[in-house]
Amino acid sequence: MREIFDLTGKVALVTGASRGLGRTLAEGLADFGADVVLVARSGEALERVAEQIRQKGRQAWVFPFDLSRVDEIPGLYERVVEATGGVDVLLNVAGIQRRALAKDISLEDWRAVLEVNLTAVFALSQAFARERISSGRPGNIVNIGSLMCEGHRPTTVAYTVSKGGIRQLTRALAVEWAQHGIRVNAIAPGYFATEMTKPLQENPELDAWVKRRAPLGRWGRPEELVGAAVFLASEASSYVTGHILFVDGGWLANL
Ligand code: GCO
Repeated sequence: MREIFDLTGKVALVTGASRGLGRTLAEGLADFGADVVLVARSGEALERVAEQIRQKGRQAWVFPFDLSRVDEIPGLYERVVEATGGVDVLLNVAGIQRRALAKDISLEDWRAVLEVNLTAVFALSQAFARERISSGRPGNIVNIGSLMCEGHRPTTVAYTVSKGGIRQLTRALAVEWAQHGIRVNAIAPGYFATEMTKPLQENPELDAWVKRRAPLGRWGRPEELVGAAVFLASEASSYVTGHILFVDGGWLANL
């Protein structure tokens, strides 16, 4: 039964793979046998992650790319398929945060967040699905949502809307692509200790708020998302699609 979690022989593409959750999930999938395509802006940082993965005995490919260049995503994906022979699992992890009250945020910041957090996810998922459908092979997409799939913290309106979009995009693509053998799910992290949340971790009031609202009483650790990612990326979740899997320390269960 253990083999249902085995990713040996699978190629996974992970965006945002140079640091934070993306790096942790890329290395985590490699621990379960996957070969990994690493996408992020910094080629230098990606090479360091690739080296870690190769030391595990897995293959790693580095594709420096700025996901805000959405129109160039089909070309990126063609190069990835040429290099790898095809991708079995797509992990859409890359995301940016621009904090400001809704009355203050600039349209430039609003567009930047939605471009990377939502439109790029759609464009990459579409490129992935087109290749899977044309090659007649199954596929698995795992998006990264957030508690903001369900609610809002003031000063995060663009991020909240982008993650609400990820929730519905996950469901929409799951419904349309099931017939092609493509499952689409999302992991929705609660508050995790990453660079993105560093300003909150260092704010005593917000740090106390997180520890009070999460029944487990602490911030999540990035490695605590690996199990959920391997579950959704592997045959262990073969009858799961369109699902938003919250990994939030009990946050949403707490009134
Ligand atoms: C914030 C944070 C959140 C977290 C996470 C919570 O400013 O409140 O950035 O948005 O990143 O998404 O699930």
